[in-house]
Amino acid sequence: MANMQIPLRLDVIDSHTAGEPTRCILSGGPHLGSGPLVERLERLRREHDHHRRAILCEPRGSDVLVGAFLLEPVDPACAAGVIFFNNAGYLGMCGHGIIGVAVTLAHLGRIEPGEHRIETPVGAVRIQLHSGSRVTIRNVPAFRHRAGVTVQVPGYGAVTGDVAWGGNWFFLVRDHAFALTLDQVEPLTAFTWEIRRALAAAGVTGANGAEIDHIELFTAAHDPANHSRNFVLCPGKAYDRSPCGTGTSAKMACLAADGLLKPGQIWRQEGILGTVFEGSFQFDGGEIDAGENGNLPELRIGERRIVPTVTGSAHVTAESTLIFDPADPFRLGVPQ
Ligand code: PYC
Repeated sequence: MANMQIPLRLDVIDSHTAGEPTRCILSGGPHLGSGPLVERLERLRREHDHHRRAILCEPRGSDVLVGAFLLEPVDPACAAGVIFFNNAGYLGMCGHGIIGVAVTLAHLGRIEPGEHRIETPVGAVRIQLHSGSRVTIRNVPAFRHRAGVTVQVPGYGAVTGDVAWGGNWFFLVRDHAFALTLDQVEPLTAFTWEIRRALAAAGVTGANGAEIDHIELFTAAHDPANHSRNFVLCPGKAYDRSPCGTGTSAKMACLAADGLLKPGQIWRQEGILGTVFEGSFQFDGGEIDAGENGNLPELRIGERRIVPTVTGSAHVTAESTLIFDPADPFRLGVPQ
């Protein structure tokens, strides 16, 4: 049974990665034990979900913010453990978020430029902190689960896309009539939200019935230096301001499955703000194992995992203390 206690104050550091914000909770979060991060995530979800809402929802946060609880890693060789969450729930992995966490750890003096590992509930992510604000992550393995799935989307007709895992589950759509520009955010949100609902109604899922909660649209890049532009709808109905690290990984898994991107070849993914993540991949030679601290979806026969790397930049925007006044009627966030 959840008890609704929350500390009076929590220290946080905010950053943005290619325009998409991350809020790192440094300490003072609920006690989740020291077991695997998947178990700690379940305890957070079951017993302390009010922390997520209080920290991230209005009036202290917003729909677009992704939260990151910094935790002791199970493997002491890792720089930190992290559980990502948003206005709607919890994320297995978050590409822009890991880049934000890396830059935050550097800002705190906890890591120096070089190689590090960060534990997430779906496995350990290797990071390379370059000098300045730039970070390369070696994401958890990605793969395409289903190709060319067509769903009937009420009000829009038939929509065809691929189902892929990049640390979260994505439905990736190339054929549509929308321009991916900021003045189209409302119709883009309405369209992608309807796709998500249609997938759920048609029983189209990721592996083991996992809900597909990220919808990703593609068009040609606006900048000829890039390979593609995307719009990503996140689970809580906010759109990703960045090109989405897990979405870029899922895209590269589809390109690899179609033979359109070779190992080591660079993929420059432009997001809706025009910011870019630079990706590439290697095929997983079987060395990847999330181990006891992670929880990767299982592959079916014929599916091949890639190991994606994604590079982007983040900047710290605030060091602050959240205050939870017991007399505040919205101490635990505005109900959603
Ligand atoms: O960068 O992976 C990502 C991400 C997921 C949701 C928002 N950003």
